[in-house]
Amino acid sequence: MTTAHVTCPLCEATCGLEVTIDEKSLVTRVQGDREDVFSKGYICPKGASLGALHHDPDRLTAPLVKRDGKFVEVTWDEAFAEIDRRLRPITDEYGKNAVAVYSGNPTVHNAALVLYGRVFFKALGTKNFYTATTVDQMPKHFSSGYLFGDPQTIPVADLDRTGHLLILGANPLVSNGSLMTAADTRGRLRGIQKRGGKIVVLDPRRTRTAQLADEHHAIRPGTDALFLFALVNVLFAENRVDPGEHVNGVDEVRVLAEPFTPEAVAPATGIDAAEIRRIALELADAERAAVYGRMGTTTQSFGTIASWLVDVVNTLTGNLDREGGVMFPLPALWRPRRSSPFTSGRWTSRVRGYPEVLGELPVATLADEIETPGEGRVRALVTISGNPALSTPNSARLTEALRQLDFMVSLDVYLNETTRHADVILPGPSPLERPHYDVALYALAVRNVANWTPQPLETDLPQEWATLLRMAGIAAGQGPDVDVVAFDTMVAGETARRTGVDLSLAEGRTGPARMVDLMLRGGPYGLKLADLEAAPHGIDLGALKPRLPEVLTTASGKVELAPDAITKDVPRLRAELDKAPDGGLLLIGRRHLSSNNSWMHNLTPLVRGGNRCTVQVHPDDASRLGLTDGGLASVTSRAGKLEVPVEVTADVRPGVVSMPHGWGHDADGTRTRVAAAHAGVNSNLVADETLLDVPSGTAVLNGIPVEVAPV
Ligand SMILES: Nc1nc2c(c(=O)[nH]1)N[C@H]1C(S)=C(S)[C@@H](COP(=O)(O)OP(=O)(O)OC[C@H]3O[C@@H](n4cnc5c(=O)[nH]c(N)nc54)[C@H](O)[C@@H]3O)O[C@H]1N2
Ligand SMILES: Nc1nc2c(c(=O)[nH]1)N[C@H]1C(S)=C(S)[C@@H](COP(=O)(O)OP(=O)(O)OC[C@H]3O[C@@H](n4cnc5c(=O)[nH]c(N)nc54)[C@H](O)[C@@H]3O)O[C@H]1N2
Ligand code: SF4
Ligand SMILES: [Mo]
Repeated sequence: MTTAHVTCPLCEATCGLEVTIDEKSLVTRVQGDREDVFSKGYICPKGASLGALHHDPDRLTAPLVKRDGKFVEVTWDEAFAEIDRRLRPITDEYGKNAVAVYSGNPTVHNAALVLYGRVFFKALGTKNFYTATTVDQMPKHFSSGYLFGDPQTIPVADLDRTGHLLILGANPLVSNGSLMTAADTRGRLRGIQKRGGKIVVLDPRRTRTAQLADEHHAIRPGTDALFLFALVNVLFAENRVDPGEHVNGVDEVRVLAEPFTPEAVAPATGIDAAEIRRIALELADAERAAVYGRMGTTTQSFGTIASWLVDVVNTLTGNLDREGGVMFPLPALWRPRRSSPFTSGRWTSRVRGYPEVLGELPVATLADEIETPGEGRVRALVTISGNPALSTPNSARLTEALRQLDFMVSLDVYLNETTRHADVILPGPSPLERPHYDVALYALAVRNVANWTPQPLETDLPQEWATLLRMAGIAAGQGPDVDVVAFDTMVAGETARRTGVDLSLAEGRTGPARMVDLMLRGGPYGLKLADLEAAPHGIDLGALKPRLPEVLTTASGKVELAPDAITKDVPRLRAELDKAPDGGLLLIGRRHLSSNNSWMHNLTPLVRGGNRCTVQVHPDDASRLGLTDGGLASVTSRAGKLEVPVEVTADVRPGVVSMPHGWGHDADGTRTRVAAAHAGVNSNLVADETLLDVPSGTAVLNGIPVEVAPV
């Protein structure tokens, strides 16, 4: 028996887990690591299923190539030769933009994909670059980019010291926190209450987080920006504004907020004006308060304005960069400092003219780019740990578009709804067959921590960084057999140069281990990988510390509270005040502790219990529409139609229905047997690919107009 200490790479909480492995390399137990400096023993059902994932017989262990419509196992050399043979003619004839990339959520949780993905993308040089960010948090990058100068400079609620937390559109008790890395959010939220503090939740659904909170307000979907503007309006009206010395644009914000009085926004938001006023004043009165918004505020029509206003309220109440307010983490890895402030819209998408953000185009328009003839048409696609056939809006249309591609490659661990369309699938190792460092998420952690996971188990599969380097070689026109070792040393040399660290200090290491060693050495704590190797439970680098103004990279060196790129969208919001709610139903999402987006439904421990893929309907709506609990309903939108069992519950507010995403595992040609037996229905069949948050190009996944009827 051996015990491995690993950082769980499944969600943003980065829990430390203790994995017991027997002499036959069987994972016999996974439990929370009580000595982990950050998570202190916390574990959820997904983390506990790491063994099941590792041993899943459906997990791919050899590359697959499609021959005459059927996948056959091939050697790695054959797979790369096939990619070279078929990708090259496409770029030769149609140019670099003819190859699109879609990179999905697990990329962020995988050091190899984070650190080496960029090498491949650079070699490809395509403007058709798509990620799950435009079905997720792009509005927050967008607003942070303009407020603070860098889209990765995102303030995080100082959960362990705050006395008042206002949560909008997040359910951390189930999601375990997002853009807020905080293992055991339940314990940390309870901590606020134990300190005598208060938690207020705005959510159209009475979620577990709402149940724990001291106050829950069932806001109408898509109206958070109105609500937040009313808070701003009250703060100015009551002279409760105290933004500190590092802020520009306060007066512009005051003027912009004028029309959004509590009385003006009450009908649309469904929250009483008096309540809005009280919530604003309690925030202002609290000694240490934080406003936190997540999916419900980003994947909606006014995602950018709502994301911006979250930080406007934090700033105006003096809580930006204050202990117990929202703060900027200082992660252990070296991070490049932007030399010029963030801007978006450097190019636009070919078909619909959507502006680029962070070098990305909205994934909601990927089908347009594949379907629409003409110069610049997308003819090939590379997916990297993504399942857009389930996770992006109007997925039936995207699925049709995938069939039209000349060539498709997927780096993935399953043959699923998306990868079945690929011509070549390149599998990666399981989380227990690779080393790990959470390159991305420690930059969003509520404490500064660092933790290295040595690779627990050997594997015959190539590490994904090596796969990406071979893909980069092909993309760069160097053929399928690039010298991976030499290429890796070149990449590490470039990192050494940028971090100002001598490459030879990381001698004897390769891949992410060498990169992480270099970036630790170049980082603010002067750590090295050996320090982390000697600390299997991680190193606690302390509570967050104030970082203004040093963290800012705006041209002025100040927080730009009223940037044009954001405020020019305010008239669109202003127009909402004149519209009366039309009485139609709005569809919102829902997460479950045992799901992880679309891809962990093949693990028996995570699909036990009843069918979770239901449409939740309020009793009043159910009786009005003739829907019965357990009966079947059709859900129809502009984009499509689906049928799903009904769950009647007062947990959703009247006028709102809720369905989880990531289901619909009944497609032909997949190899996920457990998931197929618990198929559920894909909610993104009705998500409308034409509804976007305008500035950021993020899809509206919450607040989709639908009709629901009995079947
Ligand atoms: N309606 C609706 N739609 C949503 C959402 C919603 O709330 N409502 N949420 C959105 C959000 S927040 C997100 S992040 C997206 C997620 O969207 P995606 O990232 O497109 O989807 P996932 O379900 O995360 O799929 C992950 C894929 O990665 C593969 N994978 C897992 N581990 C590895 C690995 O180690 N290596 C490789 N190469 N592949 C791996 C899995 O097999 C799977 O194919 O969905 C979005 N879609
Ligand atoms: N168990 C589990 N954990 C996960 C995931 C998972 O699939 N399952 N996915 C991971 C990923 S990729 C992400 S991005 C995070 C997401 O983390 P969260 O954002 O915390 O998760 P959600 O459950 O999407 O929470 C969004 C909440 O917004 C509410 N909502 C919907 N519309 C509105 C609105 O207009 N206004 C307001 N105020 N609220 C609204 C919904 O009812 C929901 O409760 O979770 C991560 N963790
Ligand atoms: S909360 Fe997230 S990081 Fe922690 S065990 Fe669960 S999936 Fe893993
Ligand atoms: Mo996400």
